[in-house]
Amino acid sequence: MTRTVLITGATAGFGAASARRFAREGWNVIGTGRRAERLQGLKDELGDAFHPAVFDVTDEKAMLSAIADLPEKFKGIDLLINNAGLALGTAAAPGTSLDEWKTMINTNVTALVTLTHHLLPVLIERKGAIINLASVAATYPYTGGNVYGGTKAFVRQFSLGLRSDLHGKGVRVTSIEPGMCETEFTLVRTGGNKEASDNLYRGVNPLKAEDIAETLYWVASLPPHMNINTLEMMPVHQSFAGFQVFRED
Ligand code: NDP
Ligand code: 8X3
Repeated sequence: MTRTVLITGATAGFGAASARRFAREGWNVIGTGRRAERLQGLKDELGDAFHPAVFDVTDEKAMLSAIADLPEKFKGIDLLINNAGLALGTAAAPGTSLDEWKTMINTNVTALVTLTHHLLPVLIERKGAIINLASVAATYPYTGGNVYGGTKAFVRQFSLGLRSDLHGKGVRVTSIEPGMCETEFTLVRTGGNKEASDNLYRGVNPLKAEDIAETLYWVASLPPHMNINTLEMMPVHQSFAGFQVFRED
């Protein structure tokens, strides 16, 4: 039986790669994002298996109308991939913008719980699954991670809480926690600074969007009695560093 996945943030990075991965396996794919032309490009590429749903995830009215407007064959959502998200800024807290902090919270947290809440009835009815994109930043703090890390810690803990709340309902919930992966993420984080983005990945063999798509597809295609609770991954070129110590002399 054909299954249906809704992937937020399908215009770039993990979301676009996942739209392709799931469509290739015969799933119906609803891809969301603000950039209509990118979604149209996926529609041209993937054909009738793909439904573009253009909306800003922070706009609940637009989100609800996109859900209401889903064509019949896309209404039975089996899998929600909460992927849309962003980091803004790399400065330590005193040098940050409060507006950017609020945008990260509105996008990574408020929009994610809003869409999840609206889709819970169909996901429960269909004994479906939810995969949330957290990050290694949920667990490991770093300078400049401040609110971004906080939002991802929320996503991780919310995922675990949902598992508990959905006990006995047959709905699976997973928190995926990648480290450095080359997408448009750093371009967005640095306000479009291509040089900064290129410098971050220079000489590194980072994760690729396709690696994450493969992981998401693997999680989704496990037998229904198996739930991956959390899954953390990094490129081999990234690992951990020690604590910092401030000395007064
Ligand atoms: P990209 O910047 O490449 O893609 C982000 C996607 O999110 C885009 O499709 C964008 O669509 C969408 N998005 C952002 N804001 C909104 C909004 N307000 N409304 C609708 N869509 C929105 O990033 P990645 O693919 O790398 O990141 C995907 C997720 O994975 C994010 O949650 C990120 O935090 C997380 N992550 C990324 C890592 C990395 O190193 N790349 C590592 C760990 C986690 P559009 O702009 O068209 O609206
Ligand atoms: C993105 C990974 O290490 O830049 O979530 O926070 S990191």
